[in-house]
Amino acid sequence: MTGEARGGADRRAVIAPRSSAEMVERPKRPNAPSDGGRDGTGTAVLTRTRTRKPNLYRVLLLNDDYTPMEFVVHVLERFFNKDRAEATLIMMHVHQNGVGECGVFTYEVAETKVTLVMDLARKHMHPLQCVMEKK
Ligand code: TYC
Repeated sequence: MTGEARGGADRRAVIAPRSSAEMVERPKRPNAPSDGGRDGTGTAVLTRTRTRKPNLYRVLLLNDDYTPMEFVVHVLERFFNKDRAEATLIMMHVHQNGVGECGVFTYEVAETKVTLVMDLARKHMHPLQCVMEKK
């Protein structure tokens, strides 16, 4: 039996990288604790160096047959910082398609906007519905 047959060459083949990608070391996180998150005093050290993407939510207006168009335009100007032209386009989109997006926000901002819109609609006794949905 030859040396190669016993596994000499095979052992080397196992150790050798299969592709150039395997030769590239995974980049180390800058500031990653080299001691696994401990500072040697028994205290855990929290180091997050990459920021997390926040969950985002669409705020939507739903069409109905009774809320005045002018009121919807006003809502879009007041709570979603749209100018009159864009507010009118969004309102007409909702009127024609049944639903439309007012903006995309983090959870608490979206929730606040929905509440403000619903409270104003109720105060004026309009059936306008405003909802949020996770992106
Ligand atoms: N459909 C309403 C009307 O004809 C207008 C309207 C538009 C209502 C958008 C709600 O989200 C809405 N008066």
